[in-house]
Amino acid sequence: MFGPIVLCLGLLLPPWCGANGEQCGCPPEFPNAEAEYTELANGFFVGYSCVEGYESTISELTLGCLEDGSWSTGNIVCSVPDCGQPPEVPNADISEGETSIGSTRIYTCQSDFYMWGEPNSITCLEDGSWSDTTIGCHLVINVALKRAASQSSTHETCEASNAVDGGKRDEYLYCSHTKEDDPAAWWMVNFGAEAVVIETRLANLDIFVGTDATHVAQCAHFDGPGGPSSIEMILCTAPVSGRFLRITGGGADCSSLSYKYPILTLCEVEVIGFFPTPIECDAQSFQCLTMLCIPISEQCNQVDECGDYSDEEGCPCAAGWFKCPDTFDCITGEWVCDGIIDCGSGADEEECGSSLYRNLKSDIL
Ligand SMILES: [Ca+2]
Ligand SMILES: [Ca+2]
Ligand SMILES: [Ca+2]
Repeated sequence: MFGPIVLCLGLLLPPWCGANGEQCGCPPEFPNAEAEYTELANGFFVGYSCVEGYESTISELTLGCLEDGSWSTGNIVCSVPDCGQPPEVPNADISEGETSIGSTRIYTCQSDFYMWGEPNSITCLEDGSWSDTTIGCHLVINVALKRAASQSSTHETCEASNAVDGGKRDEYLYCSHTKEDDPAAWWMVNFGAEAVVIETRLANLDIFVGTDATHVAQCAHFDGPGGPSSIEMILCTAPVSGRFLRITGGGADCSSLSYKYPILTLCEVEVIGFFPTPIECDAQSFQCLTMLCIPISEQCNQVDECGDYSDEEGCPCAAGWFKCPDTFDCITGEWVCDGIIDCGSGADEEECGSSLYRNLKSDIL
């Protein structure tokens, strides 16, 4: 009788894989892997590796023919190389697509975030890894808010910090103001760390020229919020990275006026940009949305130390008090619908006839 004839398809048959059924018979086959047989003094071995164009997480698999006539066990999975899911970038979305070699995926930043670094896309390389990118998506904020400001000279109490206090009142006492005898007026803010500036918004900027503080004439004016036109926005030609921003009075054309030196008056300067390197606050500090660090004790104290109210957002008012939705101030419930505006926006006097507010009032009183 003949023994069973075993055909090992696709493999070059070694003498011990076949007709006589000796030893272990044919070794297992794995898709897209090629086998190489070796006969050593201590037995038969077969090594597997992936055919060209395929890859495995293990470089090679070796099985041996055991004394009981079976092959030792093992597995090799050969597949087309793939980069896997592309790396996530915080606050970025990534385009849909393949993960195979040559695939390209594109990052876009979510709204309110600005892309910094390059390139904005990654490609799956031959070695199964994604190409590098340095991009990050950064929250766009007013990097000047409540930062240290200085100016070439100060008229009365019109300090440089008035221009970065978050208030946009245009009476000059609430603005920064240089002296009338200052031959080269400038104002400067220190962001405290390297920032990227995209745009500068000047609210109620006046450039005056005069012989003294009371005898001045306006030579340039930019309206801010509440003025007849929208806030003046000065876009950088391209985003600029730096730690200081300086505004000088010398650039205005005051030639039609007979006064000697320009006076620089800035009611509010908003510097729109971001900090490319995150600013870490210490454990005793609270971090404002503008990245400013303030003492934890100043969080929820009903004073806007951050300048954007981010230290007062989400803080509860005491029972019987009403939270103004714009300034996050707490006002006593008795002031709701009493005919006097107590919240900046007048929210405590809005819709007083509606059941919503009647209920609100009865809820908090
Ligand atoms: Ca101000
Ligand atoms: Ca506070
Ligand atoms: Ca009221």
